[in-house]
Amino acid sequence: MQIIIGNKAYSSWSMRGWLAVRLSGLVHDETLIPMWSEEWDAAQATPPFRASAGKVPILIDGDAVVWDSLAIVDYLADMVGRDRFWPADPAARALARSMAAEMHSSYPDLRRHCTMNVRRHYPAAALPDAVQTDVDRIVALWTEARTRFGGGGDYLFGDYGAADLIFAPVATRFRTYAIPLPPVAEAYATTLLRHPDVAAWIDAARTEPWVVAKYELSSDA
Ligand SMILES: N[C@@H](CCC(=O)N[C@@H](CS)C(=O)NCC(=O)O)C(=O)O
Repeated sequence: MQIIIGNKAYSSWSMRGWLAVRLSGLVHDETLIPMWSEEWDAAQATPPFRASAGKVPILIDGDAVVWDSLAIVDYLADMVGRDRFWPADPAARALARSMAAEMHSSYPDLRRHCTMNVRRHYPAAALPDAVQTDVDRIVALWTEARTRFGGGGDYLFGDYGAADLIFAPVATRFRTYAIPLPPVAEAYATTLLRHPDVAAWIDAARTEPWVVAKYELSSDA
């Protein structure tokens, strides 16, 4: 099994795919292709990139090519058992899957205004209303999951699972842009960023040599 990813500093969808493979526990190789490099351009002509319309992450498992981070979660959950990824209780599972799907399809303002950059910490700044609306919605969902279903552990539904890994890049954005959070969300973000797989991704990003100007703000703190 091989997971193809983009830069660990910037590629939020790659982070989700990679975290999903780690959660599966399956043996895998990792291929990082620096985004917008000559290598990236050359990769576009290869079969996996043609399958994914040029996007990462891409999971290759024998003849199977899976792209799109939610499909990768689904594929891996089918392989190792869905309980490794999703809570067992039906109501908890319904919320977890809805939250993951909403993350996948929503929050365009947060994503555009606060691009993922796990190497940076910028000073707090007022957020546009639309971005704050996205933040408030995510905080409300995290709080609901933690309050209703999180009692058995420190993650959204107790144990670390698919919903957590889907929101990991959001937790990094909250830190990168010093976005203030209420206590339950703040504690959860701290826990999530300390998860060994999440921390390993961020550590690896710090040693990457590539800098992509369009993902960097000019002022840094
Ligand atoms: N919906 C896809 C999104 C994949 C995606 O947009 N990946 C970005 C990197 S974070 C990418 O490959 N961008 C390159 C491009 O748009 O050409 C998923 O969930 O995996």
